[in-house]
Amino acid sequence: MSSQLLNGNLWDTDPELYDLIKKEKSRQHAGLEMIASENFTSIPVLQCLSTCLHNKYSEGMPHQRYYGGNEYIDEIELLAQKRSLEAYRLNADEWGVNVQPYSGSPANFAVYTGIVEPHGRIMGLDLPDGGHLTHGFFTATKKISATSMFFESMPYKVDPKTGLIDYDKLAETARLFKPRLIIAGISCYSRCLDYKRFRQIADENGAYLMADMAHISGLVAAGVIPSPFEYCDIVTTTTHKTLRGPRAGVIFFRKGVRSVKANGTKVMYDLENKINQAVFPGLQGGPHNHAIAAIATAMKQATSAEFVEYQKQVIKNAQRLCEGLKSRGYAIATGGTDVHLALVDMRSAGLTGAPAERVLELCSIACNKNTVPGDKSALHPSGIRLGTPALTTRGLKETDIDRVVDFIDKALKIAQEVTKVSGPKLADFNKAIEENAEFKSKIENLKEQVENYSRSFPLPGFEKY
Ligand code: DSN
Repeated sequence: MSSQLLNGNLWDTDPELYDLIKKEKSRQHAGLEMIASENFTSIPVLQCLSTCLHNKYSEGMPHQRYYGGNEYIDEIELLAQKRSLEAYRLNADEWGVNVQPYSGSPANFAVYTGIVEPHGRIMGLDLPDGGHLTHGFFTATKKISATSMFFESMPYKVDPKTGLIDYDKLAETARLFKPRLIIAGISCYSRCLDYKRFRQIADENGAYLMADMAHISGLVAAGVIPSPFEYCDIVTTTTHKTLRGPRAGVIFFRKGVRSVKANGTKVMYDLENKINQAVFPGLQGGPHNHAIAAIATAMKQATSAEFVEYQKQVIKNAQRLCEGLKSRGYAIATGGTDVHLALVDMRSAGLTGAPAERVLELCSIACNKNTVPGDKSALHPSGIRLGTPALTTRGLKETDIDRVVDFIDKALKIAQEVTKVSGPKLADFNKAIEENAEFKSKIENLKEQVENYSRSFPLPGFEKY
């Protein structure tokens, strides 16, 4: 390979790929990004991700590596650990942390591998009710997630009438199922979790309690919603959602005294080795050191006053979004939000999730179709999930969200017109748009307005990267 290929700039050495990256950058700049799990990370995080740290292998833990040359990598990982504990105000005598998981799914799988024996029992919120695949998802005909293939999973549900987690039912099922681990975590649930109640249920059954705070970890770091740390044994997170860091995962685990027996004997936590060894050598190879450095700088940012203001604004924007949509007749699951996301029941507009998502995408508003409480199938969801972390990073405030609501409403009204012609099937919906010049023109017109509006807000890294 010539030195030109090794040392040239990407735009000279691979213009074909560079052109695709530029197109994606323009798309991000021109669109309204409302996927609740996405965000725009900071320039320092992007800078860490493109450093020479990427080159280094460092299996093992700091000062106990299987390769040489890790003196600075050790310091970086120890800094990432220290800052992760600081970001959540944790005492290093009571909590340890592993910053090596590649992302949230491997982090969750590592916890189960470490502390739940093969085919041991776990309980998580069912995916159609707002849980995550890795909380043990399976269907009547298929084990979908590996967490339901290698562990025995029993879901808990929301009350279909209120959309709220049915803690009484969870308690009743847990008494029968006797799980080894209960997971308090969500990927689409707009209310704060009752960690105290989860703890009581876990204690009643001798189970570990793990929070998967991936969606809300920025809000927790900022102290603007209740923290899971007071009640949980283990907390996992991704670092790229509300936290706004790199794509990576982190596992926090308790250390020290777990309980005291009636005779005064202390029972100690033994999570540290089990979890560290499950991450490596159990499931992963070399840690991604560029991502670990980026975690370190993201966790530093998470302790700033600016970050707290940002997270407050994320919630204000989500609440304004709910109010705006409700005032235009859309039903919001649970009636509103405490966090960064809203779940809109599209049946209130005579639609389902798929055409709603599609028309918004055609108008450069990104979101995802999602099940709503009571939906029978995750493949045909009735709602859409909308989030405010990414828009808030770009500087949108409540009055800007009013404008966003207006765009969403206009797009959904176009979807209503189209479904009158096409019926509910997505293929027919797409065909009806393709074949109807009036629909196409309305969509093009709205897309142009959305894109002009979106481009008026900055995007971190837009000028530099
Ligand atoms: N895919 C993420 C979400 O959208 O919630 C979670 O992994």
